[in-house]
Amino acid sequence: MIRFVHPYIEADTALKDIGKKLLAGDKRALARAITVVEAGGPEGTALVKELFHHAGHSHLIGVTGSPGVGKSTLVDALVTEIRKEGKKVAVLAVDPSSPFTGGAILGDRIRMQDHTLDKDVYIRSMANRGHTGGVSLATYDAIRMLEAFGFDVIIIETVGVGQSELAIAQTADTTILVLMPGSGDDIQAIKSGIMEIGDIFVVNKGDLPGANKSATEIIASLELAHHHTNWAPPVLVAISESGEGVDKIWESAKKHHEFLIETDQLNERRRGKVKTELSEMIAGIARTNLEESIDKSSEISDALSSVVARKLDPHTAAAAIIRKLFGSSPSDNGLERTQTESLK
Ligand SMILES: Nc1nc2c(ncn2[C@@H]2O[C@H](COP(=O)(O)OP(=O)(O)O)[C@@H](O)[C@H]2O)c(=O)[nH]1
Ligand SMILES: [Mg+2]
Repeated sequence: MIRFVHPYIEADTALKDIGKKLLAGDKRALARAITVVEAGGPEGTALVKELFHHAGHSHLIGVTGSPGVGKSTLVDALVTEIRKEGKKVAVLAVDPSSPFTGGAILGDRIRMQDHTLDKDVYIRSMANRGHTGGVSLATYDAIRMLEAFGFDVIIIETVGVGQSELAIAQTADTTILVLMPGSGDDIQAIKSGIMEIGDIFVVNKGDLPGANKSATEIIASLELAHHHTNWAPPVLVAISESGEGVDKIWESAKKHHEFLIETDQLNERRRGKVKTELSEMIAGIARTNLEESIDKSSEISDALSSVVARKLDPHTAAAAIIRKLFGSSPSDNGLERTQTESLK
């Protein structure tokens, strides 16, 4: 597994105070903390351990949708709206399209400039390090750093292409799905089933023709869809560029958060999140464990040779290796389950 370790972090003797400084409201410490957890490794783990208990009190809002629909513009307008109430807000832009630079898209930076002078606003972009889900483990930890710092609201912007929409729905408490008129995006969304993940729908670029038609289509499709909760997702038309309609989006986000709390679904959602995160984490540990063991264990090495020599099929070999590494084999369990089911 490749780890990105920034040389200056290793040499940093003040690293041990980062947690304390972050809790005391030091934004530079926050920036460093995110870099540390993004890099992974023992320093990041230690930081998460230290600050974990301070996290969990922020309203996490996911903003997702296809490139160019106006997510960043909307996020910017939302920040303005949230700041009117004096709430502290952070923006985390997760950008899977630039996996190595970790830098913000320049346009986003320029647009966000108004807020950078505001001490209660923090904007950060993160690269998505190749996880197919679009939200890597580092993102969860970065969010924890922001939560520990004490932001009331944390907005996570992701480019929604397939799987990442699902992942962000699990990361956020409230998911805003952004669409624009005339792109065929709405139809695409309806077809692909991503409608289910939206708690709030925004048809952005309401100044362009067809916005109301798009909204009507979305409403119609939502009426047909099955919902797990009693929340009826609002469909809102907005012009993010001018800020028109963005107040309603913020109102809806607050209402949704209240709804989750009142109906005790906030914890249920968070439980789902933890499940996803832990599975990812355990799979990662297992992979590292396996890679290390393959070279060290003679039994595993023998199993490999047997497969090469066609004395053992790969399925049986994998089950044997898992049994060796973890004491039991998932394929054993699978077998048991199939047998039990067929008895019913
Ligand atoms: N006409 C119009 N254009 C908009 C609106 N909001 C954003 N845009 C433009 O759409 C383009 C993409 O916006 P951006 O926020 O970067 O989209 P993102 O890729 O989803 O983050 C930019 O040129 C924006 O100026 C809007 O409400 N109306
Ligand atoms: Mg953007």
